[in-house]
Amino acid sequence: MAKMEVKTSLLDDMIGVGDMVLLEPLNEDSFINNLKKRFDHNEVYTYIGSVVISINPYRPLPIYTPEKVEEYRNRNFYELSPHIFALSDEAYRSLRDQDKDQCILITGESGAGKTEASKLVMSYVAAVCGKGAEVNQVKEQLLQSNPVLEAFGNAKTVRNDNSSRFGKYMDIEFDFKGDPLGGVISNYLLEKSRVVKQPRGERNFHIFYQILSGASEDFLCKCDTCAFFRYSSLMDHSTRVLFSGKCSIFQIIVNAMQIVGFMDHETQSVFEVVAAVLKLGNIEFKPESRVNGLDESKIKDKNELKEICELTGIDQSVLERAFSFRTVEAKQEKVSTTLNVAQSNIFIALCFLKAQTKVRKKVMGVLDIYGVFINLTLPGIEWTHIEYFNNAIICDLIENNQTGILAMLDEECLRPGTVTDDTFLEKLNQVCATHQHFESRMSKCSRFLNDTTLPHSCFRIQHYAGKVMYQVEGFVDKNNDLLYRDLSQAMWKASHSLIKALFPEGNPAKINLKRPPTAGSQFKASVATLMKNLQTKNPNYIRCIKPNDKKAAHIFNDALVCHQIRYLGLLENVRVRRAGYAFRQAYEPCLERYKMLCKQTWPHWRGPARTGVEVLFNELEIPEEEFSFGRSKIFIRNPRTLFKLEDLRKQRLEDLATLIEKIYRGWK
Ligand code: AD9
Ligand code: MG
Repeated sequence: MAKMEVKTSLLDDMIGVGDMVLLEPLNEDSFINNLKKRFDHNEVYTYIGSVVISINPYRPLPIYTPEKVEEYRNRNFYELSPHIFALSDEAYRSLRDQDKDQCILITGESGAGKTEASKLVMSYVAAVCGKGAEVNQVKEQLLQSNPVLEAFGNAKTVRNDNSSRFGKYMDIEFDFKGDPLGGVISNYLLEKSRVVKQPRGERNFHIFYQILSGASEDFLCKCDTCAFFRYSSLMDHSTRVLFSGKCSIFQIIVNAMQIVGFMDHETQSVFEVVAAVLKLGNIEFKPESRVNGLDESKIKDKNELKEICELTGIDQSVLERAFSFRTVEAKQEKVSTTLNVAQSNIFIALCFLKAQTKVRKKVMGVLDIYGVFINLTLPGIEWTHIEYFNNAIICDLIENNQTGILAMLDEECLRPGTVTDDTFLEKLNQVCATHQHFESRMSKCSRFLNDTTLPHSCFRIQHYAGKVMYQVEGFVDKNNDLLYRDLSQAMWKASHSLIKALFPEGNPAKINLKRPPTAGSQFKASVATLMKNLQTKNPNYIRCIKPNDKKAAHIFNDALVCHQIRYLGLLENVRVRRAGYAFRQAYEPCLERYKMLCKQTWPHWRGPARTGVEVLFNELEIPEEEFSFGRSKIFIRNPRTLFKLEDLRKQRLEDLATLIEKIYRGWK
């Protein structure tokens, strides 16, 4: 026995401990050191209890082979060394055998490995669930949705060569045996503006390059693609795209689309739309004075327009008129809007797999979300973060229905009169000036008047992860998310059936004079639906960490990792697990356990459990800052409070035992 212990600790010394709960001593340095040791030994996964920390190795590791799948299959979670497969197996078995719907929540910053993790979970589950021709087809469809979505929704950014520019949530549905039936993918906040404009050093969505380097000569000739496209020409803002015959990635996308269920002519249509978008990007406008003194924008080179119209079957005069109709503002932006909408609609069209059946389904949800989304939405659901940080303040700043930033942006967008990004910022400055997490130089009572790092056209929010500066340019336009009716009508008149289908609102018979919801309110609504969905499922967490910002293997940057473990709250996570106590508990069991401590709740409480717990905590005079009431659970911040409750309970039980003994003796 003694020998075993020595051996284990020697191994731990070398490669670190697999579960942070066992780490001694526990502090930030030891936590980071442990991760680093493991990373250096190719151990990229580490547990905090049942939570998986994953560090991006930035190189292929031989740990995802079919043999590994077999190794982890049907094994207990802690039996083998930490692995994303162990979590996937646990989630799948619990879904199949205990009929508990699951969700896998993957968080981390851009480039930390969220999307790769989501694909690993999917491929593990695909490998272990069911067999047979029909099941295999469903599996293939589920897996092949990834390359398709990535082609249209991912792009190279400075932080990640394959950055998802949308948030993805996929529900994989299973029958009672645990065989997959199909899936439903929802996407959030596709970064539509990237079609038109990319930050320096970044690229457009992959598909634009893939089509140019991979589509057949025939297709390219038919689309009359010229050698230069503004939207896709800049590889890294320095190199022109090389047109290099067959591109295997393009073939992979074509095959994936076929597997997912696109007919050949539909795939062809999608690519024609992509080509049309590319060509639209080349249209240039010039202002032309009119007699009434107003400027009208005119298309510089009508040849481009003609080609687009041939490709899409839109009447040239209709399209031209639509482009120029709203004279004064009709410059580049309007074209952009058209493209944005087309792009996002194509994307949405891809997001359904296999028709749904009406049988009772078991569901595993996989959530891969990015950036701001995490900041904004985590507090909406009862999970670990809420216990340690008061993110409610930031949520309130952004989401409050009256005074939140989104509400004010909506209000500004709907207000009659001249509305600009500047008027929006002014309004923000008036309302938020005193908010402790809001920083701006413009408002009169601003504490940041002399902060030269904060430009006048920006505001800053202090999020968990640090301060983020927001440049307001484009806020109003993006929130409006409007497509002028002339344009949607022109598109609807196209003889190209996909384009026509993408713009149903352009049908004159279906004119809807009601203003479409703003991007902000659509987002809020879809997040609310997502949260409701997640709350019905058993959560499994994967926390992704980026070891360096060079996209490089073998480099572990302590400071960068430290920053991430802080805002992911990982150290607190370990402490909570160590305390070995349920820090959050549903109201019913909580009341059941402690109701004996309060006259009003003992022996029976007739009202709702939540109210019972309120009464109980009030009676026990537990300080308000020590707990918070979630939707279905009570959250307790400090283990001391729980220990106190437990001590009181123990005392009470002992008192009761003494009392019973006395009564018993009395009887005798
Ligand atoms: V973003 O928020 O979409 O910009 P992600 O999704 O967090 O980001 P992603 O999964 O795309 O990051 O990972 C970035 C890159 O890291 C991948 O393209 C891979 O090259 C690399 N990566 C990530 N995880 C692994 C892994 N488990 N093994 C090997 C990996 N390489
Ligand atoms: Mg991603």
